[in-house]
Amino acid sequence: KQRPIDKEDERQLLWAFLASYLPDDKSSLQKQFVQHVEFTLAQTRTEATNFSGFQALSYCIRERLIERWKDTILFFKQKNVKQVNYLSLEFLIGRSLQNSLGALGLTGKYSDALKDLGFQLEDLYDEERDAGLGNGGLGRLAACFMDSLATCNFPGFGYGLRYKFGMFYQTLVDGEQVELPDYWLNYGSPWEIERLDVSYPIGFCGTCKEVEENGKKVWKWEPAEEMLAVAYDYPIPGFKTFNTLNIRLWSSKPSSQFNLESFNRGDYLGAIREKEQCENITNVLYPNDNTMQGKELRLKQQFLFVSATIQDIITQFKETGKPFSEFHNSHAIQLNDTHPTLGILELMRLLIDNEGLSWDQAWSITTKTFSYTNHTVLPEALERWSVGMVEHLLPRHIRILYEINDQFLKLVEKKWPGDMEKRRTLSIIDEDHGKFIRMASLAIVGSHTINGVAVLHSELVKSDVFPLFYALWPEKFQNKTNGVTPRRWIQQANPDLANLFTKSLNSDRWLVQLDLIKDLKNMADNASFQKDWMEIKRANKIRLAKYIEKTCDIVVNCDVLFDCQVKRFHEYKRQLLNILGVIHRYLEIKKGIKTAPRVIIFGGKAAPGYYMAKNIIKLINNVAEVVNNDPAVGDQLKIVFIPNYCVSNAEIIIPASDISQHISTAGTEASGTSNMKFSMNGGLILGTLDGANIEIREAIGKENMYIFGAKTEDVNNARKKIHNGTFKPDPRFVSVITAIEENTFGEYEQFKPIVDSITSGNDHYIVSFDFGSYVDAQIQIDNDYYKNKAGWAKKSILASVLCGTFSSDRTIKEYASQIWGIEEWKKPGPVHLSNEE
Ligand code: B1H
Repeated sequence: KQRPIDKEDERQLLWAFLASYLPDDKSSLQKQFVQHVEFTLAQTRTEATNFSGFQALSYCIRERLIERWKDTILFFKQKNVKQVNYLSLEFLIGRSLQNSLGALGLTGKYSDALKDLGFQLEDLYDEERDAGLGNGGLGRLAACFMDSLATCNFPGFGYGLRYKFGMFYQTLVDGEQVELPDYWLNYGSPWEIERLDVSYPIGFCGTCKEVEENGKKVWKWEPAEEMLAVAYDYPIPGFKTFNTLNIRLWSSKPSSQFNLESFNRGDYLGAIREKEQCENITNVLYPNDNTMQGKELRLKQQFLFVSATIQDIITQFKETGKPFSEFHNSHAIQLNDTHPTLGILELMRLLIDNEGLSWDQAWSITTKTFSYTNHTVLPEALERWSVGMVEHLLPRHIRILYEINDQFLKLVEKKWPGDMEKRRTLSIIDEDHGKFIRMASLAIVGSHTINGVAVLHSELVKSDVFPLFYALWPEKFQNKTNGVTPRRWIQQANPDLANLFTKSLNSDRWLVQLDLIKDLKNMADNASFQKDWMEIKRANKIRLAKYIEKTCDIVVNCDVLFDCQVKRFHEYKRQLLNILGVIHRYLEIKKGIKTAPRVIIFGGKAAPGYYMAKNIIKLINNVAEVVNNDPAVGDQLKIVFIPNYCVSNAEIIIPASDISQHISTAGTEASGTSNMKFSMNGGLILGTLDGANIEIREAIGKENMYIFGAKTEDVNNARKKIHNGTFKPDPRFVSVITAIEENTFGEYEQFKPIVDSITSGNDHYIVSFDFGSYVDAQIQIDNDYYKNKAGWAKKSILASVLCGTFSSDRTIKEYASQIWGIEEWKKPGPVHLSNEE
C-alpha cells in the first residue's frame, strides 16, 4: 500500500524538477550566458570584453560540470565502488574551456549561440590563463591521467595543491631567462569550487609522548603549529560520457584557534604575522624538474598535502560504514613519484593513533593500499630528507618511520643474514653522509607495487636504481608505459587532423579508442590522402609562424622544414647537442655550402637556480642573434626561441613540427611524453634509443624515425673512452667548439663553463661522443625531406597512425587492472544530453 504524498515529498519533487539538467537549446544557452555577464560579472553588453565572455561561458560550463560531478559521485557511492586516489604535487592542466566544451559535445552549439551575441569561441579560448601547476612531463602526465580516468569511466579522485603561483612565466632579456611570478588566480579561476566546509587541521612540530589511556599505551602528539587545509575542487569531464571526476587541491589557511597564546601575550602584530606564514605554505610551486631541493617549506607542502588528503580519504571511507579491514577494497592510493610518500606515515599514524588499530593491522592496510610510480633514474632527483628536519616538523612520524625501518631490516636480516653491506644499502635511513631519509626506499617498502614509466626505464629501475629491492621483492615491480590524451593532443590541438581522421574512418570512435587510427595505414601511399595530410601540416605551420611573429618578431618561411625541441632545459636532455649541430650548419653555410633550409625552434624553461641550463639558453639566443642577422644565411637557417613554453603554446607548436628532437643521453629520460604527442601529429622523431622512443620505434617502424647515438649499455664505455682520451671527437665537433672559442657568438668567457663541461675529459652526457652520428642523422633528414616529398608524407602518416598505443587511455586501463584493481562504472546519463547522441 502506498504512503500518501506528504509535504516533504512535495518539496523533494519540486527540487528535483528545478535542479534537472540544464537545457541546451540555443536560446537557453544564450540566456544562461547573458545572465552570467549581467549578474555574475555585473557587466552590461557594452562592457563585455572577450575576457568577460570567457568568464561567463566558463561559468555556464562549470554549472554543467557540477551537476554531472555530483551525480557521478552519488552513482559511485550507490554502487559501492573501489576508487583510485591519484596523489600528485603537480597537475599541469593548462586551459580548460575548449576541452570542457569538447567533452560535453557543446562546441558547435555554443559557437552558434555566441555568434549572435558578437563572440567568436576561438577568441574566448585565448583569454584563458593556463593552470600551470606543474613543472613538465610529470605534472602533465597527471592531467592526462585524470582526463583518461574520467573518459574511461573509472572511479578516480585527483589530489594536489592549489599553488597561488604556478610555474613561473619565462621572459628573455638580452637572450637570458628572466622569471616572472605567475599569479594565475589574479581574476580567480572560473573552474574552481571553493569548499570552505571541507577542511582539515594540519599540525607541525611540538611534542610527542606515549601515555596510558584506559590501560592501553597510546601516542599523543601535540603540535606546536596548527593550521587548516581547505579544499578547492576542479571538475574534470570525461569525453562523451556523463562521468565527471574531481581534482581536489588544498590551500593552507590559519586555523581559528591558531596560537591564542601569542595574542594573549599581547603580541598582536607578531601573532598576525605567524598567521600569514600559514598561508604561505601553499603559495608557490617549486620550479625544479628532475632535481630535488631540500627546503623546509617544500617538506611542509608535502606534509600538508598528504595529511589533508589522507584525512579526506578516511572521512569518505567512514561514510561507507565498513570496517577498516575493508579499506584497501575501497581505496587505492597512487604516489606520483616520491613527493607524496609521507602519506604512508600519515595513514599509519591516523589508523593507529586516531582509529585505535594495532600496528600490524595498520601496516597490512597501508601496504595493500599504496603503490608508487618512479619517474626518474637521475640521482640528483631522488628525494632525501634530513632526519633532523623531519624529526623537528613531524615528531610522531619520525618514530613511525623508525619502527617501519626496524621491522624492514629484520626482514633483510632474515633474507641475507649478517650481510651488513646489504643492510646499509637497503635501510630507509642513509647514515653514510649525515642522516637522511631515502624517500624512494620508504615508498617501496610501504607499497604493494612499484612501476617505471617506459619499458627501458622499468628495467633500469630494477637493475640499476633499486637492484636489492628487486632481489627482495621481484613481484612488486611492473612497467606502465606513459601515454597522452588524444582529446587534448589531437582533437583540440589539431582539429584539422582530427576531422581528417573522423572523415576517413567514418566515425569519431578513435577519440576513445585510439588504436583504431591504424586502419589508415593503407592510406599512407595514397596520393590524395598524402596531399590532404601535408596541407594540414602546412596550415599548422602557418598558425605557428603567426605565433612566432607575434611573440618573437621573427618571420619564418613555412615551406621549409620545421625542427622543434621543446622541453625543460636540462643537461641530460642535451639542448646543447642541438645548438652545436646548428652551429655546424651555420659554419657550412659560411663556407658557401648550399645547405637545405630549416627553421630550428627551441622552447623550455630552466630551473631558476640551474646555472648551466640558463647558460645554454643564453648560448642558443646568442647563436640565433648572429645567424638570423647574417645576410649570408637568408632562409637557409632561422633560429627561434619561443619564450614561456607551456601547455597552451605546446598545442600550437606540436602540430606544426616536421621533425622534433628527443635526444637525451641513452638511459636518462625515463619516458618522455612529448615524443608521443609529436609523432601522433605527424612530426617525425629525431631521437636516441631512450625512454619511450624505443617503444615508439617498435610501434611505428624504424624507417619512420631517425635514431642515432650510443645505446644505454654503451654509455659507460663511452664515458670511459672520453675520460682516458681514447675517444677522438669528430672534426666537425672540433670546428664548432673552435668557433665558440673564437667569440663568434659573443664573449667566449661566458660560455666557457659549457665548453668545459663537454671537453676536458669529462663529458658526462657524452655530447661529444654522439655528435657525429647526430649530424649524420640530420643530413639524412635533409635528404629525405627535400628529395622525396611523397616518401616523407608516407613516413609522417605512419608515424601518426601507428601511435595508437600511446593514448593515456591504454595506460590508465593497465594501471586499473594490474595495479589498482578498479573497474569501469559508467553512469547512465539522461538521454537528451547532446554528447550522448
Ligand atoms: C620526471 C620528474 C620530477 N621525472 C622532481 N621526474 C620534481 C622530479 O619538483 N620536483 O622535485 C619534479 C619532477 N619529472 C619526468 O616524468 C621524466 O623526466 C619524463 O621522462 C617522464 O616522461 C615524465 C612522466 O613520467
